[in-house]
Amino acid sequence: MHTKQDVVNELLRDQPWQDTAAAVTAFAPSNIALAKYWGKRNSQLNLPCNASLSIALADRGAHATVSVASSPSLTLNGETLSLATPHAQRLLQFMRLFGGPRQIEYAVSLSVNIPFAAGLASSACIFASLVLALVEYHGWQLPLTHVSILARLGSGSACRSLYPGFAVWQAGTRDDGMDSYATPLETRWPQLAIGLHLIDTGVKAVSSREGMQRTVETSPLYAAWPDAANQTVTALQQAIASRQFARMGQLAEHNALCMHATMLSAWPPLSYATEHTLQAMRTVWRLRDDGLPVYFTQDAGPNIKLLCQRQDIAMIEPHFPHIQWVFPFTHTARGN
Ligand code: 2P0
Repeated sequence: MHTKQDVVNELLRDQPWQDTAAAVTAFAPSNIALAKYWGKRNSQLNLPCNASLSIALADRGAHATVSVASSPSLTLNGETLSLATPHAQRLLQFMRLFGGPRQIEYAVSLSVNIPFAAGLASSACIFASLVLALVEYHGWQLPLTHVSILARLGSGSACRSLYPGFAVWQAGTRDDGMDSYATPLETRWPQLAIGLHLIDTGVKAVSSREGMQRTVETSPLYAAWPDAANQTVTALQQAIASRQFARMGQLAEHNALCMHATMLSAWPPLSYATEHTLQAMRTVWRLRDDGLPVYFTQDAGPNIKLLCQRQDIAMIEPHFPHIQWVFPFTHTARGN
C-alpha cells in the first residue's frame, strides 16, 4: 500500500529545498467537470474509478501564499483559521507532506473568490494553488504531470486545476497512481460561456468525499458508471475538438444526471438538489424545447452551472436573474 508521503518522496527525491524567498503566491482556477470524477479506486491517494474532463473558470479560483514559518498558520480570505477545524486539519496534513528533510512548517494564506465547499470546486483550486506555490517557493523543476499528481493528493479534482481551458484527468491503472494525472486540451473556444446559478452557497451537509464513498459502496447503479463516464470523456474530446456545442452540452448534462442518479440510488439516499435546483433544470429543459442551445451541469451541491454560447446569453439571462457569467477563454494569458 502506497502512502501519500511515499508519492511525495518519490517525486521530490532529487529536487532542491530552497526557502530563501520571503513568500510566494500562486493562483489556480476552479474547474467544473463536464464528465465527473465520482468514485475512488484508492481513497488514500485519491485515485479515481473513471477518467474525467473539466473546464477551468478563468479568474475564479484561489491564490495561495506560502512561506516557511516556525509553526504552522492558516488564513482564509484574511481571517485566521483555528487549526483544530476539520478543514484546517486537512490543509495542515497536506502541507506536512512537504516538510522535506528539515521537517519545515508553513505559514499559508489563502484568498478564494468562489463560495467555499458549496460544490464550486473550492478544494480543487485551493490544493492546486498550494502545490504551485510550493513548487515556485522551493524551486522544484517538475513536469506538470508530476505537479498534477501532487495536487491530486490534496483533492482529486485539484489535479485538473493547473491549466486554463479544458483538462482531462486520466484515471490510470497503477497502484502508486503515477499514471493518474491531468493534462490540458489544446482547443480554445472563445464563444463558450459558463453561467453560475448560485442557489445555496452554504457548506454542504455531506462532503463529496463521503458522498462518493457511500455511492460506490451501496448504489446498485454504480457498476454502470465508470465505463459510461470513460466513454463520455472520449466523446467529449471529439465534440470539443470539432466545437460541436450541442453535442458537448448534451454529453455534459447527461453525465451529471447519471452521476446524481447513482447518488439517489445509494443508501442512505443522497441528493444535493433543492427545489430551486429542480426548478432551474426544468427552466433549462423548457428553453431547449423552445430552441435555445443551453445545457446544465451540477456537482456535489445544489448550484447549477449553465453551458451556453455567448450569442445566446441575452435570451437566457432573463430566466436566471442573478446568474454570474464566466468566459473560460477570454481572461487567459493566451488571449483570443
Ligand atoms: C468533479 N466532484 O469531477 C466531481 C463531481 C464533485 C462532483 O471532484 O475526495 O473534492 O478531495 O478527491 O475532488 C469533488 O471531489 O474529492 C469532485 P476528493 P473532490 O468535479
